[in-house]
Amino acid sequence: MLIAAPDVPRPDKIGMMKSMAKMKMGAPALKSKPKKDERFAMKKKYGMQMEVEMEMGKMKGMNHGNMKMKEGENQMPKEDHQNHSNMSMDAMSNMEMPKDTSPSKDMKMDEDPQKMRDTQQDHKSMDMSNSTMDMEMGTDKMAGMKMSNDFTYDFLKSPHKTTFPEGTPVREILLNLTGNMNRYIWSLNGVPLSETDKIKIKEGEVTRVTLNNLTMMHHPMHLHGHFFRVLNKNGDYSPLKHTVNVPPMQEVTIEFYGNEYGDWIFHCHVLYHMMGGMARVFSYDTPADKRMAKYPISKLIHETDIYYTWGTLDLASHMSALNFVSSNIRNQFNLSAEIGYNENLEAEFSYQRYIYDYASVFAGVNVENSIPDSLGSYEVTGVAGLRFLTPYLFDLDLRVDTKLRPRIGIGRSIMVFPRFSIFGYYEYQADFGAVTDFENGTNYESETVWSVGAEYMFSKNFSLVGSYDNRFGAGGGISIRF
Ligand SMILES: [Cu+2]
Repeated sequence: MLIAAPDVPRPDKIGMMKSMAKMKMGAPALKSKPKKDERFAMKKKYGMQMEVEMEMGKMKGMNHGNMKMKEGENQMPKEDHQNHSNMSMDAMSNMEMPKDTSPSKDMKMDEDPQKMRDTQQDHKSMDMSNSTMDMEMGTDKMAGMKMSNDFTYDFLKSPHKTTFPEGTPVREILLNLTGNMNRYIWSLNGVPLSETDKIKIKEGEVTRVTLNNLTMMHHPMHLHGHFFRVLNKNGDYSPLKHTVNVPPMQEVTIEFYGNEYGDWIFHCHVLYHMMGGMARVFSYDTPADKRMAKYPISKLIHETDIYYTWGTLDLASHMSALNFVSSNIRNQFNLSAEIGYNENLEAEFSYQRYIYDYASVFAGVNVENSIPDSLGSYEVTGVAGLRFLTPYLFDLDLRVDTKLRPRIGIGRSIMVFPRFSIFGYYEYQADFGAVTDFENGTNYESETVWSVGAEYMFSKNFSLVGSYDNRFGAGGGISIRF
């Protein structure tokens, strides 16, 4: 079959960014309590942000006559009470979202997604025209974010039955596919490989894995040593595969028969995702292959939690700055130094530990010149606090130093055009005189630091930067990334 490439309009990147900013933060790629079982809660909470996604698509019209529940849904056993109510996103994949501008009937969908799922339970077909989908029919078209697939696994049908002997015990496993683009951590159920145990499976048992993608990326999930059935509309004739793609926000169920021994890795075949932690080890309750003795699983697990190091060096007419970061999944070391040629300096080293994706605690040492515009004397303080990545992607730093001075810092960088970004930073430190002895009977002092600037990216490693900093003044120069 040949499908002609469609005329794709230029994507509206600014519009996309605006829409993205409005989205809820996704499922965590890193949980505060990795051992706590939150799979089902996670699936429910982040499973289908219908309203937001729909709005994001800002689709002009939808042909909803073609929606149907994945038939495999009916084969799902009902013993798992929390797992029963999902409206499969496969239904969505059959929605057509034409990108032409012809006006079509608006579709409303502001019903609570959970409620929608519940009402769809055990139904084979759904009629979306009765539900109220509140779709903002905006003017922007986002052809790049088409939610439907022209090809689905329903195209694949095995020439013979692939079912397992009746009565074979079935073990059900739910794996939510989770990720964090910001820190580039990829995981399953919010737990990267390095923070979990092997998944125990048994010989002679069927392992049925529901893969529920909670990210906005495709993940081709690959199992070593086995062929698995990809449950699709062909039922008993569902195809056998060793890799299955799980599209964004969609769900795929696979099952395989335990006819092996030892340990088998199951991972996303985007190898960067695998190295970021999106993998699991299925382990039979039998000894591992002796030939694998030289390649212990611990080594492989370690490889998914190594330290990555990067930095930037700014050389400008008014100041120079060095930023250096070394980080693995949970831990991060930061070194920063800024020197203004007007004899102002600030340097800091901190150790940071991530509680989950967007929050961390840190402690470190800060050095500053104690008299403005003079490098004669320095003030060294210990600092400790919290760092957050907030909605709308602000970096927030809340801290107190050893002179008991609280400080708030907030910064943001926005890419306005593909190579051009602007950035700003604001910091306020209060001193109530708990440790400092003020002169002249004052009992409160504050210090404000702020800067704004713009950056043009020449290449992966070089940028042109211009900025103003209230300590160092205005200037321009280059920024080198390494
Ligand atoms: Cu992946």
